[in-house]
Amino acid sequence: MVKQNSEPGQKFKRYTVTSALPYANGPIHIGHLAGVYIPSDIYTRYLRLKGKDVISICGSDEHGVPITIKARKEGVTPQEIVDKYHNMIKKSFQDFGLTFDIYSRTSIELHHQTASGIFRKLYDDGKLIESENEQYYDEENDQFLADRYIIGACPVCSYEKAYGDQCESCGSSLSPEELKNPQSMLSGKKPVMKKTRHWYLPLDKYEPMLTQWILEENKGKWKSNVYGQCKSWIESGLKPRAVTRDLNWGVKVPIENTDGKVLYVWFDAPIGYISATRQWAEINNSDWKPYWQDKDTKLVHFIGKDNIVFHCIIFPVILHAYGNYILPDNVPANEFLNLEGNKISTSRNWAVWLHEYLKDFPGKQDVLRYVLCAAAPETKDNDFTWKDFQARNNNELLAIFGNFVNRTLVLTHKYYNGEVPEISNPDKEEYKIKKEAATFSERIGNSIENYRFREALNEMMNLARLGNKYLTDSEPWKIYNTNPKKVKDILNCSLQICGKLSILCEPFLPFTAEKLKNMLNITNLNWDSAEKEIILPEGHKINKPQLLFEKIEDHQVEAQVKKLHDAWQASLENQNSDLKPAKQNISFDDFAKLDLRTATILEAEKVSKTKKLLKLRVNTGIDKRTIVAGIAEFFDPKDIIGKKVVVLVNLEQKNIRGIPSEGMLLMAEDSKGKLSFITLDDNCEDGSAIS
Ligand code: B3M
Ligand code: ZN
Repeated sequence: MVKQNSEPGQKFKRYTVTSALPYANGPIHIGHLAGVYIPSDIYTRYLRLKGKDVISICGSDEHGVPITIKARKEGVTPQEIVDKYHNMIKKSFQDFGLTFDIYSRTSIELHHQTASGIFRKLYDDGKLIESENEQYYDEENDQFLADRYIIGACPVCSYEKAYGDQCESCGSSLSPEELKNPQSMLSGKKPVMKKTRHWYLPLDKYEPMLTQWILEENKGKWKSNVYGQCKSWIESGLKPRAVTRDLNWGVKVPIENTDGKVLYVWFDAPIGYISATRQWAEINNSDWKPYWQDKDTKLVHFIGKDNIVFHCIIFPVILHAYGNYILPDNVPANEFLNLEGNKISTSRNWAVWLHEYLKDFPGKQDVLRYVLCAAAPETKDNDFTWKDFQARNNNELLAIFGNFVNRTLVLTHKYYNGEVPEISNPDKEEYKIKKEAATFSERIGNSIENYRFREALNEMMNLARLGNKYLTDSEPWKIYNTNPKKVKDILNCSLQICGKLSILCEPFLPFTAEKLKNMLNITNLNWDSAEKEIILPEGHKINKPQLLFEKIEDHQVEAQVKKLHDAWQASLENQNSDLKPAKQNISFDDFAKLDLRTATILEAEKVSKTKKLLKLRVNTGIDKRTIVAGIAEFFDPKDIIGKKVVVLVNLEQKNIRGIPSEGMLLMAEDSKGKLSFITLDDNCEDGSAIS
C-alpha cells in the first residue's frame, strides 16, 4: 500500500486549506464561526505572514435535501433559495474579514462538470457497484424519499423524528430502512417500498487503506476526537454507501437513462473544494493541479465534528479510487459550540446570527473573533455567553491590549512628538523584557501549526500582558523629569512590543492589526520580523493614536440576551419549534394498557461508543431490571444513583447496542431538547402504580 502520509516535519511547497461549504439554506451563526471559519482564517493568515504559498477554499453547498425541503416550504425554487443565501453568506463572511482566496458555489456548471467527471471515471473504472433495490416511495407525491424526506423513530435512541440519513438526537448515521414507523415528510403518510437503481461506493473494499492511513499513520497526529470517530467507524465495519439519489435538484448522474437521479450531496459537495480551486486558477491564470495532486502540498480540511466521516472516510476513498489525488494531511475538526447553556438551534432561532451581529456591533468583528477563538470547542463542546463576550472585551482586549498600546503611543507623542526615542543605557530589566518578547512569534506559530488556536491566542495576549505590566511597573510618567534617559529606554522597549503585537495579532484580530500598523506607520512586516529586537528604528515617526477597543456596557449584552429569548419565544408561538403538537386522542382503555411504576436507579453506566446512552439497573418494586436510556448527554451516571424515577414496565424488551432493555424510563423533554426527570417524593415506594 502506498504510504499516503507526509513524513513528520516534512517541508511542504504549498498549502491547500479548505473550510466546510455551508449549506445555502440559511445564514451563518457563531457555531459555524467558532467551529470552522475562524480557525481556518487564523491558519491561512498565519501561513501568508510566513510567506507560504497557500490557497484558502470555501463556497456554498447548494445541493441536498435540506435545500429542496426549504424551497418547498417557502413555495420557491431551490435555485432561488441558494441564490438568496449564497449572497448573504458570502457578504457576511467578507464583512467579518474571512480571507478565502475563493468563495465559490456548487450550483455552477464548472462544479457539475468536475463532480460528474469524477463520478463517471469511477463508473468507467468499475469502482462503483450498481444495484437495484427497494426504497421508500411516497405514492401521493410520486417521489422517492431520500435522507430528510423521510422521518421515523431512531433504531438506536428511539428519537421519533430521526432522518433517513442521520439522527439529530444521538448523532447516529442511519439509512432509511432502519427507521421505525417511517413517515414521509411530504404527505405524512407511511411510504411504500419501490424498486430503484442506484450506485454505491464500496467503502468496505478500502478498509485496509483507511486502516493504514488513518489508524496507523495518523495515530497521535490527528486530534483525538477525529481519530476516535474514524476508528469507531472503521471498526464497526464499513459498508457500501449509496452515492446517487432519486431527486431532481443536484448534479445529474452522468450515465444514460438516469433521469431524475442526482449524485448524493455528500459525494458532490467535497468535490466542490476541487471545482472551487479550478475556478480560482481560471481567475488567477494559475494551475490548480499542484494544489490537489502534488505530494508536496499539505491539504487541511477545517470542519465541524458532524462532517468527520465525510472528510476522513468517504471523500478520501473517492480521491484514492480516482487516483493521483493527495489525501488530507490533517482534519482538525472542532466540537460544537452551545449558546447560553443550550444547543444552538436554527429552527428555534436559538442562535447569534453573523449578519445581525455585524449590524448590532459595527466595527467589532475582532471582539467576536477573539471571544469565539478563546471559547472555541477545540476538544469538547463549549459555551458562548454574552456575559463572557463583555468580560473578555472589557477586561482583556480593552484593559490590557488596548490600554498598553494607547499609553505607549500617547506618551511617545507627549514626550517625543511622535518619534521613537533613542536607547541610551537599557538596564537588565529592558534586556529581560526584549529577550522574552522575541520568543513569542515562534511559540504562537508552533501552536497555530498544531491547530491549538486557543493556546496561540492566549500566547499572543501574554505578549500584551508582558508589555502592559512592564509599562505599569516602570511608571515612566513619574520619572520623566528626574530620569529622562530611562523613560526613553522604557518607551522604546514598549514601542517594540507594540510593533510585534501588530504582526502577531493579525491572524486573530486582523482589523486591530491594520489599525495598529497604521498608527505605528509600518507596513509589510512578515511573521518572522516579530523575532527581531528592533521593529521601529530610532527617529521613526508614528501616527496619532486612536482607541483600538471600546467598553461594552451591561445594557448592550442584556439587550442581546433579551433578543435571544424573544426570538425563541416567537419561534415557539409560530409553532416552528420542535415542541411536539398534542398527539391524537386515545381511549381510556388504550391508556390503561400502560403499566407505569415508580422505581429506584440502583446502577448507571455509559454505553461504550455512544454519546447519549446510559445502561441503568433499576428496582421496580416488582423486580430488578436493565433499561437503556438516551440521557447520557444530560446526566452523569454517578449523579443519578438512588434517584426515584418513573418506568413503563410492560414495554416489549428491545435490544439496544446489544443490551436487552426491559422497559422505558419516562423523561420530560423541553422544546430545546433538554431532558429532566419526573420528580417523585423520596419516600414513594418502588412499584407504586401510576394511573
Ligand atoms: N454543507 C455543512 C454541514 O454539514 C456541509 C459541509 C459540506 S463540506 C464539503 O453543516
Ligand atoms: Zn438516535
